[in-house]
Amino acid sequence: MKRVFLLISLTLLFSLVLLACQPIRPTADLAITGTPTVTETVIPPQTPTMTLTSTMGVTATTEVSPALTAMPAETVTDTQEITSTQEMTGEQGVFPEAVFTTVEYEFQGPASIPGGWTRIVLDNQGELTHDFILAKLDEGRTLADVLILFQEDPYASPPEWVKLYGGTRAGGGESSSYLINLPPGEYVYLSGGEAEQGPSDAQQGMVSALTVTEPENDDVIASLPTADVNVDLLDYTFAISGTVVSGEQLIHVRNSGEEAHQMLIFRLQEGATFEDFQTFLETEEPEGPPPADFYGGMNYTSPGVEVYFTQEFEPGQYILICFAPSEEHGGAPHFALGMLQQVEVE
Ligand SMILES: [Cu+2]
Repeated sequence: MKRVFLLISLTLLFSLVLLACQPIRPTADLAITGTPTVTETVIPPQTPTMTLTSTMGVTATTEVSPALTAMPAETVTDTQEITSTQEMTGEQGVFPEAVFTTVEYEFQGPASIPGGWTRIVLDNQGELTHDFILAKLDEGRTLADVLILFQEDPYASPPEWVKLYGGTRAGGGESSSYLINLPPGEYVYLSGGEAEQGPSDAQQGMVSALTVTEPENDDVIASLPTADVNVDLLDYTFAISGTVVSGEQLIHVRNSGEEAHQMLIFRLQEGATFEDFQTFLETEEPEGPPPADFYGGMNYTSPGVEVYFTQEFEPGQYILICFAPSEEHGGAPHFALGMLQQVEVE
């Protein structure tokens, strides 16, 4: 079961095999359970899609979504019927929304969005759990470079010409979101999936290009939300200010370190202890299921990147963890270097 954690790590590590001609993987959902439940989702009207076929034969479908434009408050009330536990709430101000819809195995989303603070929504209309991992490419790089990279090395770490802009994850039929400030440029987004269960999502086509243009509205920064909890991701610790309480919490995460970090949240199962979780992580081939369930959190961010997301908490014991490997430390995972922390919610 340790591989469960490894695969999360791999997912977030950008570790995709983009060899296009892989067989369809067997139907299998994430071995991780316990993602927050979500109720009804309002889907933006469908618009015509266009299909981009990369040099590698990986097909990316793009769609221009009307939800992209900043909307007056009255209109936004409707779209915010999305009641994901990870969605932005009204009190955080109104931000342009970019909606990325998934089914097995493709993304549908805008080809281009304006930059600036944007609420990214992952609307999973499929049956399996999918990720949304966002990476900005240095100037001159394109999706084709990413595809070539992973053809050469399916498990390559993010190259230096990639900057990671967070990400989210949603189970089948669920949606989740986060708020992030996107500078103009060329991006790719993808879903990793669980390598142990066959080809990754990305291998099967879940990788797409996104162009971010100049921001259209500079005013939104004035209405940035006040977070309930602020977390600085440092090398190698979570510096938390504020107290996580039960109910919906707005969490602000900023990578103030020098390496890429993530802050994934697991919830300890009833009766399990933090030590049980540590033992599980340290055991080569642990027997039985992990003593904690994946709960949410934030995907990889590069240094300087900050995000907001909401997370619904019930009283219980939670764990913050970062699976990023540290090249400075022989590839040791950050959790082994200190990025493993228990958080009690009363
Ligand atoms: Cu880390």
